[in-house]
Amino acid sequence: MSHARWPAVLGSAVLAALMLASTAGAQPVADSWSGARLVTIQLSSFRFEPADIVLEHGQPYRLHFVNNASGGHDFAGKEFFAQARIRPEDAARISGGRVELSGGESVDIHLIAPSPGRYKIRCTHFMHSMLGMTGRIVVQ
Ligand SMILES: [Cu+2]
Repeated sequence: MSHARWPAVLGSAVLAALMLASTAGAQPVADSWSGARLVTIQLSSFRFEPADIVLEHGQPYRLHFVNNASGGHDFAGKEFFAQARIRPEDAARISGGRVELSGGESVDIHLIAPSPGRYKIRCTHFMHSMLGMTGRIVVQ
């Protein structure tokens, strides 16, 4: 029997095991972020796009925040961030339930969506929410 065959056999076995594992449980393991769904959220003066963000409970997401403005904005969702499971490496970018972005900056936050519900979001910079920087996250 040729030795060259073994790696291919082993490779198939590993692939089969991975496929089984991926369908076995609905809850992803804490560091399986490669399958996180990308959601891009753009900040500008003075709105969030989209302003209504729909997520699925228990799903891992990569929230990609982009500040298109020249001035600073933030994405404040205190209750949302408190209840979501944040990837530890990204936790430092959230302070007081807010992600602060200077002009032109982009930030990625990986998290697992919390319990179903509606979570308010807004920009806490002076007058910005009054000017339209509000929105909501709906977790289904
Ligand atoms: Cu703002």
